[in-house]
Amino acid sequence: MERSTLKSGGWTVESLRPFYRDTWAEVDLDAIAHNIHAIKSTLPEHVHIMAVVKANAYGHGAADVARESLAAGASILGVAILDEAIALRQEGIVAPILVMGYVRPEDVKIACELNITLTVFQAEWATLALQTLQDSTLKLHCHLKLDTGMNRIGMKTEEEIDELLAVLETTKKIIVDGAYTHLAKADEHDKQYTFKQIDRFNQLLDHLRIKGIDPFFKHCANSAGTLQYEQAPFNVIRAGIAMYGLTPSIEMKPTLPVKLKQAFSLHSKVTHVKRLGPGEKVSYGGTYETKQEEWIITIPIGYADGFIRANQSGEVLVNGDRAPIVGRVCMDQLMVRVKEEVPVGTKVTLIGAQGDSHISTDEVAERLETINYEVSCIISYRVPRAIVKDGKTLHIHNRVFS
Ligand code: PMH
Repeated sequence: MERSTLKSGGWTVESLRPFYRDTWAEVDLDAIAHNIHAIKSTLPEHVHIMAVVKANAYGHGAADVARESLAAGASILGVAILDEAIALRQEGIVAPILVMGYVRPEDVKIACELNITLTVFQAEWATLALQTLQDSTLKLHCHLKLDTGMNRIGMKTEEEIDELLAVLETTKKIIVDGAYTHLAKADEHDKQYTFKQIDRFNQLLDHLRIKGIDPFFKHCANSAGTLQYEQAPFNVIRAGIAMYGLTPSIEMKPTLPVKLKQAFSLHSKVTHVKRLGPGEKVSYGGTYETKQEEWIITIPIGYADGFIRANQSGEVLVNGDRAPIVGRVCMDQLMVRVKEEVPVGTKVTLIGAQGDSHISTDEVAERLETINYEVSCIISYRVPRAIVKDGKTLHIHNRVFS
């Protein structure tokens, strides 16, 4: 697919212009490559790595992470929605892409045209998809989704599978390249549920085989499944969070079999510095009151950047020291108390390292009472992503409007 053809269709994913604000995220592609190599080192040779780059690669930047992961040894890309797959094709990426979520049957043509693999799990859907394709010679490649205990999407029973196979038998237009399931509890210590899911997956694969379908790709493992279960890889694993250098759960952190490197960091620069006397109130609602004379700095990042209000209990790094956020986080700005005067323009790190100090994504997740997955995902489009490799910024993705 010619990039220019797509561009003339009016689709643009990212603009590549410079940014004019001192708040940015850094995405370390060397960390992505390191993590892919680390994951690969745990796997038998024949196992393919699907790099899960949905949700703009968990907020990191889908096209760059996709390219880097492919160069480092991934061979398939996984996304949630068709639009994400199209955006990757628009970026000139030709690797196999699997859309893991639901796609409307009336939209299968564009998937076929762009060689995008879809997930199929309903007989009715297949019937409607075939109607969409009836006047064309296009073929749809798909992976069947089997539900072994997540209860999200997928075929749970042999009967459902048989109904779908009855539709597929009538056509050569839907080609089954794979079958997969998703693990619900692979990141926990208790392994019983996951073993049950893997057993059920094997049963359903046997059923498919008996019915004459033995798809080449078979997969169930997310990062946790890959890192905790020898029997999970089959011949593809789907790596998301571990590729970004984070543990799938806090529970798993002490027993991770490989050393991962966090790829995402978040930075800003001081815009204003002041010395306040005792008893001064800071930010909306005046919820923070100075106890003595204090240095208060202002940082141009706020909840509209995805640095949400719940961060007000947190710390940032200034000159390598931890400093508390004080008062409410505003839409575009927040305030921090520092020990001594610092010049306007001083770098502030909200996630990542400064010298020996480090604020991990896990720390921010704990502060926000959420999981590490969510932290980079919610850093908004308004925060430019600087894509870094070999210590150099390759380019900057910047969108002021979503
Ligand atoms: N496969 C599927 C079908 C997924 O939904 C996900 C992540 C992955 C693989 C990758 O998982 P990992 O990041 O743990 O390696 N999906 C989600 C989700 O729906 N909510 O959080 C993560």
